[in-house]
Amino acid sequence: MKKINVFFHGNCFDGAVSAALFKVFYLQCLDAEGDFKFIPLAHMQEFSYEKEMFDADVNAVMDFRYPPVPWVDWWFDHHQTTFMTPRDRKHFESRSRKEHFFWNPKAPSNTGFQADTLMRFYNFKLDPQWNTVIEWADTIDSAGFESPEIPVELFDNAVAFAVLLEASNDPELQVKFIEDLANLGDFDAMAATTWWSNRLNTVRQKNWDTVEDIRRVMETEEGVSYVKITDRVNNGYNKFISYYLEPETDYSVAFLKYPDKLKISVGANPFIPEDRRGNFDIGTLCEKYGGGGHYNVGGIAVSLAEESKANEIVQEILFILRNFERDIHSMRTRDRIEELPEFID
Ligand SMILES: [Mn+2]
Repeated sequence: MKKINVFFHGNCFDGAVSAALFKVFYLQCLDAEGDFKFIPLAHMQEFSYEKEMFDADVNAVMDFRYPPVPWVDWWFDHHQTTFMTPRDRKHFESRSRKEHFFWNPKAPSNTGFQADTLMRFYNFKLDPQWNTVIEWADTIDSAGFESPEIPVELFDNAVAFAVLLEASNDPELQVKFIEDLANLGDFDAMAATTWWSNRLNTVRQKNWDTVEDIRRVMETEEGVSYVKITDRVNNGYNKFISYYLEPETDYSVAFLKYPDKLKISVGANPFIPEDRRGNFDIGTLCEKYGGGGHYNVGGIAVSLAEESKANEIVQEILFILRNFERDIHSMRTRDRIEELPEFID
Protein backbone atom coordinates (compact mmCIF):
# COMPACT_ATOMS: atom_id res chain seq x y z
CA MET A 1 0.00 0.00 0.00
CA LYS A 2 1.32 3.40 -0.98
CA LYS A 3 2.00 5.92 1.77
CA ILE A 4 0.70 9.39 0.95
CA ASN A 5 1.67 12.31 3.17
CA VAL A 6 -0.46 15.40 2.81
CA PHE A 7 1.11 18.56 4.23
CA PHE A 8 -1.22 21.51 4.63
CA HIS A 9 -1.34 25.05 6.01
CA GLY A 10 -2.05 24.37 9.69
CA ASN A 11 -4.64 26.20 11.83
CA CYS A 12 -6.30 27.27 8.63
CA PHE A 13 -9.74 26.30 7.34
CA ASP A 14 -8.68 26.57 3.68
CA GLY A 15 -5.56 24.47 4.30
CA ALA A 16 -7.51 21.69 6.04
CA VAL A 17 -10.32 21.65 3.45
CA SER A 18 -7.70 21.49 0.66
CA ALA A 19 -6.16 18.44 2.35
CA ALA A 20 -9.57 16.69 2.57
CA LEU A 21 -10.28 17.48 -1.07
CA PHE A 22 -6.91 16.07 -2.11
CA LYS A 23 -7.71 12.77 -0.39
CA VAL A 24 -11.10 12.54 -2.13
CA PHE A 25 -9.38 13.19 -5.46
CA TYR A 26 -6.57 10.73 -4.87
CA LEU A 27 -8.87 7.87 -3.84
CA GLN A 28 -11.14 8.50 -6.83
CA CYS A 29 -8.59 9.10 -9.58
CA LEU A 30 -5.23 7.61 -8.64
CA ASP A 31 -5.26 4.99 -5.89
CA ALA A 32 -8.30 3.73 -3.99
CA GLU A 33 -6.05 1.94 -1.48
CA GLY A 34 -3.79 4.82 -0.45
CA ASP A 35 -2.67 5.13 3.17
CA PHE A 36 -2.96 8.82 4.08
CA LYS A 37 -1.23 10.86 6.74
CA PHE A 38 -2.04 14.56 7.31
CA ILE A 39 0.60 16.92 8.66
CA PRO A 40 -0.02 20.61 9.47
CA LEU A 41 2.74 23.09 8.59
CA ALA A 42 3.31 26.50 10.20
CA HIS A 43 4.92 29.55 8.63
CA MET A 44 8.02 30.01 10.73
CA GLN A 45 11.35 31.61 9.98
CA GLU A 46 13.22 28.34 10.48
CA PHE A 47 10.92 26.18 8.33
CA SER A 48 12.57 24.49 5.36
CA TYR A 49 11.71 21.62 3.03
CA GLU A 50 14.26 19.18 4.39
CA LYS A 51 14.09 15.69 3.00
CA GLU A 52 13.52 13.78 6.27
CA MET A 53 10.02 15.15 6.67
CA PHE A 54 9.00 14.32 3.10
CA ASP A 55 9.75 10.60 3.07
CA ALA A 56 6.43 9.01 1.96
CA ASP A 57 5.82 7.43 -1.46
CA VAL A 58 3.83 10.52 -2.39
CA ASN A 59 4.34 13.91 -0.70
CA ALA A 60 1.73 16.59 -1.35
CA VAL A 61 1.75 20.20 -0.08
CA MET A 62 -1.32 22.42 -0.09
CA ASP A 63 -1.97 26.09 0.64
CA PHE A 64 1.63 26.54 1.75
CA ARG A 65 4.84 28.15 0.51
CA TYR A 66 6.54 26.83 -2.61
CA PRO A 67 8.81 23.77 -2.18
CA PRO A 68 11.88 24.15 -4.45
CA VAL A 69 12.85 20.50 -3.93
CA PRO A 70 12.51 17.26 -5.91
CA TRP A 71 10.94 15.26 -3.07
CA VAL A 72 7.55 16.97 -3.17
CA ASP A 73 5.20 15.44 -5.77
CA TRP A 74 2.13 17.68 -5.66
CA TRP A 75 1.76 21.36 -4.77
CA PHE A 76 -1.14 23.80 -4.82
CA ASP A 77 -1.08 27.34 -3.48
CA HIS A 78 -2.71 30.73 -3.91
CA HIS A 79 -0.59 32.90 -1.58
CA GLN A 80 0.92 35.95 -3.24
CA THR A 81 3.98 35.57 -1.00
CA THR A 82 4.56 31.88 -1.71
CA PHE A 83 8.10 32.26 -3.11
CA MET A 84 10.77 32.89 -0.51
CA THR A 85 13.25 34.16 -3.13
CA PRO A 86 13.15 35.17 -6.84
CA ARG A 87 15.15 32.00 -7.42
CA ASP A 88 12.29 29.91 -6.05
CA ARG A 89 9.94 31.57 -8.47
CA LYS A 90 12.24 30.78 -11.41
CA HIS A 91 12.47 27.23 -10.15
CA PHE A 92 8.67 26.98 -10.21
CA GLU A 93 8.43 28.49 -13.68
CA SER A 94 10.95 26.02 -15.07
CA ARG A 95 8.89 23.01 -13.98
CA SER A 96 6.90 21.07 -16.53
CA ARG A 97 3.13 20.60 -16.23
CA LYS A 98 3.63 16.88 -15.57
CA GLU A 99 5.10 17.74 -12.20
CA HIS A 100 1.74 18.67 -10.61
CA PHE A 101 2.75 22.11 -9.31
CA PHE A 102 0.00 24.74 -9.41
CA TRP A 103 -0.22 28.36 -8.25
CA ASN A 104 -2.89 31.00 -8.70
CA PRO A 105 -2.45 34.14 -6.57
CA LYS A 106 -5.82 35.48 -7.74
CA ALA A 107 -7.85 32.59 -6.34
CA PRO A 108 -9.93 33.50 -3.26
CA SER A 109 -9.19 30.10 -1.74
CA ASN A 110 -6.71 27.33 -2.40
CA THR A 111 -9.59 24.84 -2.12
CA GLY A 112 -11.50 26.34 -5.05
CA PHE A 113 -8.39 26.64 -7.21
CA GLN A 114 -7.35 23.08 -6.43
CA ALA A 115 -10.83 21.70 -7.23
CA ASP A 116 -10.88 23.52 -10.60
CA THR A 117 -7.38 22.32 -11.47
CA LEU A 118 -8.06 18.69 -10.57
CA MET A 119 -11.31 18.64 -12.54
CA ARG A 120 -9.72 20.28 -15.56
CA PHE A 121 -6.48 18.30 -15.84
CA TYR A 122 -7.08 15.02 -14.01
CA ASN A 123 -10.66 14.12 -14.86
CA PHE A 124 -11.75 14.49 -11.24
CA LYS A 125 -15.54 14.39 -10.67
CA LEU A 126 -16.71 16.26 -7.63
CA ASP A 127 -19.88 15.35 -5.73
CA PRO A 128 -22.33 18.32 -5.92
CA GLN A 129 -22.39 18.72 -2.12
CA TRP A 130 -18.76 19.82 -2.34
CA ASN A 131 -19.88 22.99 -4.13
CA THR A 132 -21.11 24.30 -0.78
CA VAL A 133 -17.78 23.37 0.83
CA ILE A 134 -15.86 25.24 -1.88
CA GLU A 135 -18.10 28.33 -1.64
CA TRP A 136 -17.42 28.51 2.09
CA ALA A 137 -13.67 28.14 1.57
CA ASP A 138 -13.75 31.04 -0.92
CA THR A 139 -15.78 33.24 1.43
CA ILE A 140 -13.82 32.43 4.58
CA ASP A 141 -10.29 32.56 3.15
CA SER A 142 -10.90 35.88 1.39
CA ALA A 143 -12.94 37.25 4.36
CA GLY A 144 -15.65 38.03 1.81
CA PHE A 145 -18.57 37.95 4.22
CA GLU A 146 -21.75 39.74 3.28
CA SER A 147 -22.25 41.16 6.75
CA PRO A 148 -20.38 41.19 10.07
CA GLU A 149 -23.09 38.97 11.58
CA ILE A 150 -21.76 35.97 9.65
CA PRO A 151 -18.21 35.88 11.11
CA VAL A 152 -19.36 37.05 14.58
CA GLU A 153 -22.59 35.22 15.33
CA LEU A 154 -21.11 31.97 13.90
CA PHE A 155 -24.55 30.69 13.00
CA ASP A 156 -23.18 28.76 10.00
CA ASN A 157 -21.26 25.63 10.93
CA ALA A 158 -18.55 26.28 8.32
CA VAL A 159 -17.61 29.57 9.96
CA ALA A 160 -17.64 28.04 13.44
CA PHE A 161 -15.34 25.27 12.16
CA ALA A 162 -13.00 27.93 10.76
CA VAL A 163 -12.76 29.66 14.14
CA LEU A 164 -12.26 26.31 15.89
CA LEU A 165 -9.41 25.30 13.54
CA GLU A 166 -7.68 28.68 13.82
CA ALA A 167 -7.71 28.64 17.61
CA SER A 168 -6.86 24.97 18.11
CA ASN A 169 -3.37 23.85 19.03
CA ASP A 170 -4.31 20.19 18.75
CA PRO A 171 -3.00 18.59 15.52
CA GLU A 172 -5.30 15.59 16.13
CA LEU A 173 -8.35 17.84 15.88
CA GLN A 174 -7.15 19.15 12.52
CA VAL A 175 -6.59 15.59 11.26
CA LYS A 176 -10.03 14.45 12.45
CA PHE A 177 -11.58 17.42 10.69
CA ILE A 178 -9.87 16.42 7.43
CA GLU A 179 -10.82 12.74 7.71
CA ASP A 180 -14.45 13.51 8.59
CA LEU A 181 -14.79 16.07 5.82
CA ALA A 182 -13.25 13.68 3.27
CA ASN A 183 -15.83 11.05 4.34
CA LEU A 184 -18.92 13.26 4.63
CA GLY A 185 -18.23 16.32 2.45
CA ASP A 186 -20.75 18.24 4.54
CA PHE A 187 -20.17 20.61 7.48
CA ASP A 188 -23.71 20.28 8.81
CA ALA A 189 -23.50 16.48 8.91
CA MET A 190 -20.19 16.77 10.79
CA ALA A 191 -21.60 19.35 13.21
CA ALA A 192 -24.49 17.00 14.03
CA THR A 193 -22.11 14.50 15.65
CA THR A 194 -21.56 14.80 19.41
CA TRP A 195 -17.77 15.07 19.09
CA TRP A 196 -17.96 18.16 16.91
CA SER A 197 -21.11 19.74 18.34
CA ASN A 198 -19.54 19.91 21.82
CA ARG A 199 -16.51 21.72 20.43
CA LEU A 200 -18.51 24.06 18.21
CA ASN A 201 -20.71 25.01 21.18
CA THR A 202 -17.60 25.95 23.16
CA VAL A 203 -16.29 28.05 20.27
CA ARG A 204 -19.58 29.93 20.03
CA GLN A 205 -19.80 30.56 23.78
CA LYS A 206 -16.22 31.81 23.97
CA ASN A 207 -16.87 34.05 21.00
CA TRP A 208 -19.83 35.74 22.75
CA ASP A 209 -17.60 36.30 25.80
CA THR A 210 -15.14 38.08 23.50
CA VAL A 211 -17.91 40.21 22.01
CA GLU A 212 -18.80 41.35 25.54
CA ASP A 213 -15.14 42.02 26.43
CA ILE A 214 -14.75 44.20 23.35
CA ARG A 215 -18.06 45.99 23.86
CA ARG A 216 -16.83 47.01 27.33
CA VAL A 217 -13.58 48.64 26.14
CA MET A 218 -14.37 49.90 22.65
CA GLU A 219 -14.18 53.68 22.13
CA THR A 220 -15.58 55.15 18.94
CA GLU A 221 -14.81 58.67 17.76
CA GLU A 222 -14.94 60.25 14.31
CA GLY A 223 -15.87 56.98 12.63
CA VAL A 224 -12.82 55.20 14.05
CA SER A 225 -13.22 52.52 16.71
CA TYR A 226 -10.47 51.64 19.17
CA VAL A 227 -10.06 48.51 21.28
CA LYS A 228 -7.22 48.15 23.77
CA ILE A 229 -6.64 44.88 25.63
CA THR A 230 -3.08 44.86 26.96
CA ASP A 231 -3.67 43.97 30.60
CA ARG A 232 -3.84 40.28 29.67
CA VAL A 233 -2.72 37.94 26.90
CA ASN A 234 -5.16 37.45 23.99
CA ASN A 235 -5.42 34.27 21.93
CA GLY A 236 -6.28 35.60 18.52
CA TYR A 237 -8.69 38.38 17.71
CA ASN A 238 -11.86 38.44 15.63
CA LYS A 239 -11.49 41.73 13.76
CA PHE A 240 -15.14 41.63 12.65
CA ILE A 241 -16.46 42.21 16.17
CA SER A 242 -15.65 45.93 15.98
CA TYR A 243 -17.74 46.32 12.84
CA TYR A 244 -20.48 44.14 14.31
CA LEU A 245 -20.75 46.42 17.34
CA GLU A 246 -20.35 49.69 15.41
CA PRO A 247 -21.48 49.03 11.80
CA GLU A 248 -21.18 52.69 10.80
CA THR A 249 -17.47 53.08 11.57
CA ASP A 250 -15.05 53.40 8.67
CA TYR A 251 -11.88 52.21 10.43
CA SER A 252 -10.95 50.09 13.41
CA VAL A 253 -7.79 50.07 15.50
CA ALA A 254 -6.92 47.37 18.03
CA PHE A 255 -4.02 47.25 20.46
CA LEU A 256 -3.54 43.77 21.89
CA LYS A 257 -1.08 41.75 23.90
CA TYR A 258 -0.05 38.31 22.62
CA PRO A 259 2.25 35.76 24.30
CA ASP A 260 5.27 36.98 22.32
CA LYS A 261 4.47 40.56 21.27
CA LEU A 262 2.23 43.60 21.35
CA LYS A 263 0.27 44.12 18.19
CA ILE A 264 -1.47 47.13 16.72
CA SER A 265 -4.00 46.17 14.04
CA VAL A 266 -5.60 48.69 11.72
CA GLY A 267 -8.40 47.96 9.25
CA ALA A 268 -10.97 49.60 6.98
CA ASN A 269 -14.58 48.48 7.42
CA PRO A 270 -15.16 46.04 4.54
CA PHE A 271 -18.95 46.28 4.92
CA ILE A 272 -19.06 49.95 4.00
CA PRO A 273 -18.93 50.73 0.28
CA GLU A 274 -15.55 52.23 -0.61
CA ASP A 275 -17.05 55.39 -2.07
CA ARG A 276 -18.71 56.08 1.28
CA ARG A 277 -15.49 55.94 3.22
CA GLY A 278 -12.43 57.95 2.29
CA ASN A 279 -9.45 56.22 0.71
CA PHE A 280 -6.62 55.77 3.10
CA ASP A 281 -3.55 53.59 2.56
CA ILE A 282 -3.29 51.68 5.82
CA GLY A 283 -0.34 49.49 4.76
CA THR A 284 1.82 52.55 4.08
CA LEU A 285 0.84 54.13 7.39
CA CYS A 286 1.82 50.94 9.25
CA GLU A 287 5.11 50.73 7.36
CA LYS A 288 6.11 54.11 8.79
CA TYR A 289 6.04 52.53 12.23
CA GLY A 290 7.92 49.38 11.25
CA GLY A 291 4.86 47.31 10.34
CA GLY A 292 3.18 46.52 7.03
CA GLY A 293 0.09 45.26 5.27
CA HIS A 294 -2.23 46.04 2.40
CA TYR A 295 -4.29 49.05 1.40
CA ASN A 296 -7.24 48.14 3.63
CA VAL A 297 -5.59 46.29 6.48
CA GLY A 298 -2.27 46.45 8.28
CA GLY A 299 -0.45 45.80 11.50
CA ILE A 300 2.56 46.71 13.62
CA ALA A 301 4.27 44.34 16.05
CA VAL A 302 6.16 45.80 19.00
CA SER A 303 8.19 43.87 21.56
CA LEU A 304 6.59 43.28 24.95
CA ALA A 305 9.24 45.43 26.63
CA GLU A 306 8.25 48.53 24.64
CA GLU A 307 4.67 49.07 25.72
CA SER A 308 5.01 52.84 26.13
CA LYS A 309 6.42 53.16 22.62
CA ALA A 310 3.50 51.06 21.29
CA ASN A 311 1.11 53.34 23.17
CA GLU A 312 2.57 56.40 21.47
CA ILE A 313 2.23 54.76 18.06
CA VAL A 314 -1.42 53.91 18.74
CA GLN A 315 -2.19 57.47 19.79
CA GLU A 316 -0.55 58.85 16.64
CA ILE A 317 -2.44 56.44 14.39
CA LEU A 318 -5.76 57.28 16.06
CA PHE A 319 -5.02 60.99 15.71
CA ILE A 320 -4.13 60.63 12.00
CA LEU A 321 -7.13 58.46 11.15
CA ARG A 322 -9.63 60.56 13.08
CA ASN A 323 -8.35 63.76 11.51
CA PHE A 324 -8.53 62.17 8.10
CA GLU A 325 -12.10 61.09 8.78
CA ARG A 326 -13.09 64.52 10.04
CA ASP A 327 -11.67 66.22 6.95
CA ILE A 328 -13.09 63.78 4.43
CA HIS A 329 -16.51 63.44 5.96
CA SER A 330 -17.03 66.88 7.41
CA MET A 331 -20.32 67.01 5.56
CA ARG A 332 -21.59 63.74 6.90
CA THR A 333 -24.21 64.03 9.62
CA ARG A 334 -22.86 62.63 12.81
CA ASP A 335 -24.84 61.47 15.76
CA ARG A 336 -21.84 61.02 17.98
CA ILE A 337 -19.47 63.98 17.87
CA GLU A 338 -17.13 63.74 20.80
CA GLU A 339 -14.97 66.57 22.03
CA LEU A 340 -11.88 66.83 19.90
CA PRO A 341 -8.51 66.87 21.58
CA GLU A 342 -7.21 70.36 22.23
CA PHE A 343 -3.72 71.31 21.17
CA ILE A 344 -1.76 74.21 22.54
CA ASP A 345 0.64 75.93 20.15
MN1 LIG B 1 -5.63 29.77 1.77
